[in-house]
Amino acid sequence: MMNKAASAALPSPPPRVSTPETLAAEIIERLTYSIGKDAKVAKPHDWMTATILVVRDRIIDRWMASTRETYETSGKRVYYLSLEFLIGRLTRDAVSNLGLLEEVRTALGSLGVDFDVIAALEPDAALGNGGLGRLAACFMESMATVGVPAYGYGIRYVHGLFRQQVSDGWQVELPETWLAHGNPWEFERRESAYEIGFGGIVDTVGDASSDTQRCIWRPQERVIATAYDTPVVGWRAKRVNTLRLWTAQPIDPILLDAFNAGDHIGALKESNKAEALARVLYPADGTPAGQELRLRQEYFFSSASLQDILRRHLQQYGDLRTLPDKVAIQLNDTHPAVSVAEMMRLLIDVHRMDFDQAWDITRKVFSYTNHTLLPEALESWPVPLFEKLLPRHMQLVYAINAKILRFARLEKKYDDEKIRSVSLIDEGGDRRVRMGNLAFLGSHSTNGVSALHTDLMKQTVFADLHGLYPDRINNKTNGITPRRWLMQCNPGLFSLLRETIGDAFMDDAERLKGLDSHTGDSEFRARFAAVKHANKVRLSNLVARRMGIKVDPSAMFDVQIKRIHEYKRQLLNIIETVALYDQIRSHPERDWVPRVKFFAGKAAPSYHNAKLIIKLANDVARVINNDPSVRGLLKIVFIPNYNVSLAEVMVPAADLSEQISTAGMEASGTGNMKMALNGALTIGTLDGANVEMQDCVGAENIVIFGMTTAEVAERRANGYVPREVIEGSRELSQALTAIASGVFSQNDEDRFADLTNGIYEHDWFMVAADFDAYARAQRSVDALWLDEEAWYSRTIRNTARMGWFSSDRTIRQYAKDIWKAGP
Ligand code: B1H
Repeated sequence: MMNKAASAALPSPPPRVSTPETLAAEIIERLTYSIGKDAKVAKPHDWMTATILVVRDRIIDRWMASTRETYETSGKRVYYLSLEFLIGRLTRDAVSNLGLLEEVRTALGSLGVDFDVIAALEPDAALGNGGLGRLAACFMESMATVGVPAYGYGIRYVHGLFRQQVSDGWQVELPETWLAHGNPWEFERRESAYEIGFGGIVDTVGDASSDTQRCIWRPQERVIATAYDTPVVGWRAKRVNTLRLWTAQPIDPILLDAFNAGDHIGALKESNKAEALARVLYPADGTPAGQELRLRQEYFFSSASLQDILRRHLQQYGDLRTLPDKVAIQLNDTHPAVSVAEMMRLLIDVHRMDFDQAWDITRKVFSYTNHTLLPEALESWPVPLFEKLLPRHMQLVYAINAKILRFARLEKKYDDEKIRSVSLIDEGGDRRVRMGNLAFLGSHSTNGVSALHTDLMKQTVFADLHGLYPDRINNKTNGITPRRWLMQCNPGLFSLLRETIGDAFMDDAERLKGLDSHTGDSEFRARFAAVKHANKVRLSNLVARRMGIKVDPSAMFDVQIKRIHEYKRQLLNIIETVALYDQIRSHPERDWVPRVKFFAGKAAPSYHNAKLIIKLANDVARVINNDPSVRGLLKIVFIPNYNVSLAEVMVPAADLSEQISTAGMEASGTGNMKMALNGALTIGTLDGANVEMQDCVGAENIVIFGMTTAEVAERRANGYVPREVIEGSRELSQALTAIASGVFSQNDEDRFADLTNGIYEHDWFMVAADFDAYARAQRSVDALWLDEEAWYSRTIRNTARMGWFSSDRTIRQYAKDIWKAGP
């Protein structure tokens, strides 16, 4: 270590100049001296790496300044704990937020390299499943943008979300290897390493009669967590925050005794076991994996993150009692909820605090976001497994539970039934630790992700907990970053907007409202339409290139892109498509609107019905796309391997955005916001954030159909008989009969029986009950499409009114109401 005087005298590197000329010179320098390639033989990939290294230098200056500033101003730090960060590509985002897009493009151009070509070589960082992980990525960017000093903590999975191949219409999962060619965006931090324990026993030491008695956990297994840091650049690079991802290493890379005794496999056992922790992201969106390795992952990254947070706080402030003033920790769903028990363990066992003080600090520091109310998605762990893996945490869970249940019984006069529902232990059936209750009780704030979802939290799953702490549940409606989801993915619309309403919306998305006054301007409408058309040409080219399917960019592009889930009702869309196919053939004389129905999304590998829905979409596509009698009026395209980069092409090309989940089931949705922002009309139910989107755009600018949440509940309660509904709808029964009788699966009539029988027998997601309303809504969409003025004045108004759904607004609300941090 250097002494203070010497380090104060250390020179800083000269500031970087970022003209195209200096950038080009530096790219050549990096290509030569960092990558060791002669420009004459450099491959596109080498150019990409060299460019990233040059861009990175510009970021590092800002990064260090941001870190320094938080130290110097004693600013409160926000820690976002998430098992998922669905980032996508980083380079365009970083360059664009630095304001260097044109300079870098010109620099590379002068070297004969096309920026767009090399940017497309970067693999997606797909460390997430869907909306929850993408939200974490948008939040990271917005926290840097609005000036919140923040760290994201997660796992550096070697394999992110699987690659989806579609083979004969079926989903096939292939491993994803985003790190295969190295990752120039990350910095390994070997010095930030922590020991993480599993299993073993708990010893009590000291004298029970005095207050010196304490517990010591003696884990049976230990691994080391080491950090990799990635800078997260805010808009205009005002601030650069850190995404810190943990990887696992064995304490002994090889057991030499075993090796020398000839047991070469046994010698690597520990090493393999440690590395398994960070090997792969669990691909089950919406349903917890429930396996031991998943609980290990959750504890591993929680413990490493908390140890890191406490170390940083102690180093700066020397006293853990000030933790709540300087630290806010947000739990992204229950996946990091074991952190509550781990914080208690660290404060009590390691830092020698008493239980009540530790509990007070813990609750002040943590807050929790709930993302789903689906009963099957609520995480809980069998008590024996939890106890085996985390014996000390099990004790602490019981101690917390005792405290809470006493409070509920004595002060809130809760009866047995309510006591059972707020307990940390689910006593029905095999005993389980309820992670939702632990996260709720260990936090001072529990939030939902849309107004409707938050109301339902209070009324249903969290009702009795809400009764205990009526001020705790609050709403923070989700948002999306307008940098990635407008400026970068839709440069055509971006420049049209700048020309039309000026630059103010670039710093305040609500200023998009300035477009309102242009909806009646026919010249603007034509330019808006031309941008949409160009984006549709781009998507058509992608489909032609990847799939060999030709689609007409002047047809309506009707888009449903999201994870495949029964509650999201891709099936409703497909069945309506089949009905439309029948109609087009029966009434060739009518003025049918040409449509291309796009689907994309992955199914959890073990989710049978979701995989069957993918097969159905592909089987229906094959029949309809090859039937000359539809005269090209209807095409269906299922684009494989939906990911962030594909979304960046599909979102700007959507005319119609399908947001058709059964009311009450989609917590928020964020794809709904992305497509509306890019000038799509939404057809949707009153679910999740669709409700607030309707408030913002106005009822005449969104097509809402179907049952409300209350109607769904009532229908279910009063004995819903889908068969009656089906028999009452000619279109629906014909479409279902066609699917069930093998029209789309000639050699295998029963292929879709699980789907069709499900609708006839219980139809839990109310596909039949909403079918007629949906079909009617689709025909009203057709009518709008035929009137160009009606169409574009509506879609323009969607772009104009979506500013409120910027994740900058969401983050400001979190910062003000929950974290008490930031500017
Ligand atoms: C959402 C999840 C989720 N809700 C478990 N819940 C997972 C649950 O791997 N797991 O165990 C993974 C993901 N994801 C989504 O969150 C909601 O369905 C969306 O409606 C919402 O927009 C999104 C972000 O809040």
